Amino acid sequence: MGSGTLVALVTGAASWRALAHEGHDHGPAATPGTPAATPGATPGATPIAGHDHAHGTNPAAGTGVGGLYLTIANAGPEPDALLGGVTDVCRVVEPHTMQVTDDVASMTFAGAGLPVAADASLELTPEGDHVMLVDLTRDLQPGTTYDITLRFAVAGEVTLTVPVRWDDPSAAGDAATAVTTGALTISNVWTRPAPMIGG
Ligand SMILES: [Cu+2]
Repeated sequence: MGSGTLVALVTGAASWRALAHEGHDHGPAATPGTPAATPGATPGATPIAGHDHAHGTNPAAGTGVGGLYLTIANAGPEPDALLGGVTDVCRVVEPHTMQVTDDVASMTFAGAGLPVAADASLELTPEGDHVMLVDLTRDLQPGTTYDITLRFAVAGEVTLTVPVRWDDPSAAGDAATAVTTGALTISNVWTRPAPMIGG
């Protein structure tokens, strides 16, 4: 988990977006109308070297991003890993790890996936490791839901319906029923709203 400073920065939605503007590192800003990202790029082919933009939106890139948060409990004897997924709300679904260096949060594409050890749990949160929705195809509006199919190394694929909301469902006492697939139990699934810009 990050430092107190990071939590303070990312807990509120407004400052969450401010963090993106302070923290992103996409090089020279693109001219409006000439997005840096390639629309319609093959999912999985997005360049990720040096990819360390923060949460939120980056108007300069002409794209929007969002975070997917959930808890994965692995009751099996085998380690598993969250590899990625597919959804129609964005073009690319990426597992990300979060690091904090000198109070600056940055994140890294987890090429080998996010590991879930045997008989252990993995919590994905706005302050920590998470799944990133890259290149939104539509706005993520609070009060709505969307479907996403996540892919695990051992458990395979599972489709979840994700509520878009400002706050953590478990903290608010209204987390949806957990979904079980193989040895995995997936709970407390949610996404914080993020506007699509350009794209
Ligand atoms: Cu991320």
